[in-house]
Amino acid sequence: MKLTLIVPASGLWAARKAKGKRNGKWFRFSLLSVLSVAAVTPPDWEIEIIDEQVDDLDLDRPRDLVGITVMTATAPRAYQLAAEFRRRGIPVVLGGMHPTFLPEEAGRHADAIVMGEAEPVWPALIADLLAGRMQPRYAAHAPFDLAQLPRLPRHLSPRGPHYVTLNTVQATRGCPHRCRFCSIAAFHGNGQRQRAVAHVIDEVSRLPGHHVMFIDDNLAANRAFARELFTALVPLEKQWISQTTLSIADHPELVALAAKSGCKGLFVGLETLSPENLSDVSKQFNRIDRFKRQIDTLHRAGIGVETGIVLGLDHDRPDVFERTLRFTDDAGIDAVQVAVFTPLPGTPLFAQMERAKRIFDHNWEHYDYRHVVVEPRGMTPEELQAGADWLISQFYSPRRIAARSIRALPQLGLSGTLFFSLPVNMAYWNRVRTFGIAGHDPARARESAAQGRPSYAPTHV
Ligand code: B12
Ligand code: SF4
Repeated sequence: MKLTLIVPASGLWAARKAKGKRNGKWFRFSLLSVLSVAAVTPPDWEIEIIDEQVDDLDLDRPRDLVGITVMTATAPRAYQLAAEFRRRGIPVVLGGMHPTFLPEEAGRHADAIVMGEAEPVWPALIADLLAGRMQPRYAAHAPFDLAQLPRLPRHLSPRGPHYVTLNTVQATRGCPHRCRFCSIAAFHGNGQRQRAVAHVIDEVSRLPGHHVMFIDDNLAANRAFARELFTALVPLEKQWISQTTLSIADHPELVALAAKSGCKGLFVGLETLSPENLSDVSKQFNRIDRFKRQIDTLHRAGIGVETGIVLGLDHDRPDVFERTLRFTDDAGIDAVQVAVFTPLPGTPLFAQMERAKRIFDHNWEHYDYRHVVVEPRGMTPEELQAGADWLISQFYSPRRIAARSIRALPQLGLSGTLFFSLPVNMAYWNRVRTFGIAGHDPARARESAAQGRPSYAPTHV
């Protein structure tokens, strides 16, 4: 029996491949969603993994089942692929965040959907398929016991050069917080589950090379677990990057231990510089007055900092772009992921925006943090788009990248600069250049318009 598992690509992730080039490898790093499904597939099945960003897909190859992992942004592409396979008589199963949150919509495009984690239900689905009685919907009744996670069949993803690293590991699932825009909180429900540290270490120690990426959403949420994990990582002498919240910096001994265990960079969600916005999204544990100090603490330990910033929340006005740029400069942030406010189905914020009838674009492909899909409160949609583009192009201007790299070298050392800060910056710069991202500062444009000057004059800060 033959199973094909697909990671579909859309938007910027697909655009370069269409031109015969590939998106920067720094934007590609995990096949764990589909590898986890492969891990619980009966061993006599032949499995092929297709990452649409990298691989060509032969629709006509004989296969008995197709499984597609679906995020909201890739849902339209996933549905297109599903239609092609079903037209060829091949059953299709959709799983992941989007089918979990919108099962009725996803169910219309598939023979079956899996809601939630694959591990508890996939073996039963396969048994039902073989017996000719596959059900339209499978959903686990309880979170999977992570102690039972099988070893991942990593040999199915031998595509090293196209990924920042294939050494991706998940030590925890979920997050104890409840930020109102977050899919993780909505998907995993209450709290965070941690794997046994010994299992994680066993997995990490089998990985080739020095680099590891923990794709966890909040690796240091449970400080006792983080302490145990970091301590056990020290003898492996790996270099690793991950995501957590800035609260880690309030525990200098944990930061020191992270650095000692090889941590070279952390992605943290600052989200906004407005306390009102933070309160709107229930992320008040982020303390804006402490941001700079917390970032300094990480830098002093030699840990690089990439931050997530959301633009277009209700208390943002046209001056938010320039203020944010100044803050990122002053705080010495190594990289920024700029996100246009996007309410994702399944989250409390999506329900709120739907109720308020503020969502004007339901094309899920646009739910990639690059498109304005909601009527903003403090500016026009065009200003939000232009300002977000402008911030990205300014932050990743060659001048700023050069200045940041010079600063990063003594701060993060050669390994931190080469493994984290420089490649991320170059990847974003490449994206800005390839897609001609430019925009303009809406506050300046308004000023110019008020003075009767052309409003789209390019502005540099
Ligand atoms: C690695 C990653 C990527 C990779 C590839 C994703 C992949 N699926 O392999 C890349 C870098 C390409 C990527 C891109 C994007 N990503 Co991304 N990504 C992640 C990340 C950090 C880890 C994914 C992972 O490996 N998880 C570990 C596995 C084990 O968990 P899982 O994916 O949930 O899979 C389990 C179940 O969902 C289910 N399942 C999943 N797929 C399938 C398929 C089948 C057939 C079955 C049966 C079951 C099943 O079973 C699995 C095992 O239990 C997640 C965050 C997260 N924690 O998941 C975000 C996340 C999935 N990404 C997200 C987003 C928004 C994006 C982008 C739109 C924007 C961005 N981040 O810049 C782009 C879109 C790309 C595009 N347009 O093509 C959101 C999705 C939100 C949503 N509701 O859709 C997430 C949740 C991040 C977040 N915190 O909001 N991403
Ligand atoms: S802290 Fe991060 S992962 Fe946790 S709920 Fe908030 S945004 Fe989601």
